[in-house]
Amino acid sequence: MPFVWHPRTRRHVSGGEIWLGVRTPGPEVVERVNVIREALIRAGHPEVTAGDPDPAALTAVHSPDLVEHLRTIHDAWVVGGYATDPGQDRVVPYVFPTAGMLGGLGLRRATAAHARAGAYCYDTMTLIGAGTWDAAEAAAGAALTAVGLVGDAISERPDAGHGGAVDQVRLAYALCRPPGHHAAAEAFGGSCFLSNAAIAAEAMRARGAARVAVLDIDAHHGNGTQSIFYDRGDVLVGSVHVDPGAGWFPHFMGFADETGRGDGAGANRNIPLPARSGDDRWLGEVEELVADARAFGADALVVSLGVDAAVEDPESPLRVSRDGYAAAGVLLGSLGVPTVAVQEGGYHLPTLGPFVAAALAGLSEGAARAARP
Ligand code: SP5
Ligand code: ZN
Repeated sequence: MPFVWHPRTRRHVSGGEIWLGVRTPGPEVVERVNVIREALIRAGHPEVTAGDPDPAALTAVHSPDLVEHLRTIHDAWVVGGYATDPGQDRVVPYVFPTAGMLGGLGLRRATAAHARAGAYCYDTMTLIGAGTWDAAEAAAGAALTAVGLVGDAISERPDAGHGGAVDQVRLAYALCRPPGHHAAAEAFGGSCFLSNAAIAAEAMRARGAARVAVLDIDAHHGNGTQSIFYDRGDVLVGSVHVDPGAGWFPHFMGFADETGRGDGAGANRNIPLPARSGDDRWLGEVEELVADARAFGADALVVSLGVDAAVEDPESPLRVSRDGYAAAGVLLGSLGVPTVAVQEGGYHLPTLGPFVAAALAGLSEGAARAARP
């Protein structure tokens, strides 16, 4: 299975997180991409350099205003002089124009760059530095290049015969950094800027997949991806994650009663888990998600592959083992449809690479089993 990445992904240096008003180091570090890449090279995955994303593929799921904001706000911040007064070189929001503040009025464009920061960013932990846009764009490019690699398999009609099908790439992995699943159509946060998974899913639709499933096994609820597709019946979004109702990020979304709306009614599935859940419980729920995708008739799959459910991960209380991630891969691969896995979270540097490699090995094995007559 090829893995796609771009060295520009290293240009995002988060500068930490403002956590309860205190600047903390933040776990979403450049080294993450290095350890994953090393593990995948060691496991023999061929490396592919991502292409630049078509801007239209970004605005297919995100608002042009958000994309423009992400592209330009750091420059505006520097021009505004905030790096010297008060001495903050990262874009940090301070006023949040919430629905409650606006009371039904439309969102105006704030004149001050320091005010615009809060119009799109919903937390204080997702800072923008000089290289953040380059990296976020490169991450989306990696997801799109991965879709391109499985593209022929997507557009292949099931009734068109399978001559040569065995030689097609049906699985690809995108080493996306920064991650994406907390980014919504017009809002970002949770260390995410653009939803790489949503961008990939929409690109699969554009390439001819009729029904796409996005299954998210990151430890946190993929609120951004959920909200992007919440009203749509052509993309199923399923997520298993630590229960936001038990006090975990993203706190306000990810509950089981969020099942989709309008055309999307029934096409959203959330499975919140108690803290300390381990392999047995977690894998049982991954199996549920896979069953949902099968019942949905998904003909292509995006896996939001966060490995922060790992037992040693500092950011989540779930307790999934490396074998658990491999088994999840087998379950997901057993759907037997063209699949792009995109990297989401995962912060325990000593085990991050092996966990991703295990998940990908499982995906290949599951897909191979599904392909056997
Ligand atoms: C992509 C992804 O996994 N994003 C995770 C964002 C969740 N961050 C929540 C952070 C909550 C505060 N963490 C403080 C940790 C102190 N040890
Ligand atoms: Zn996460």
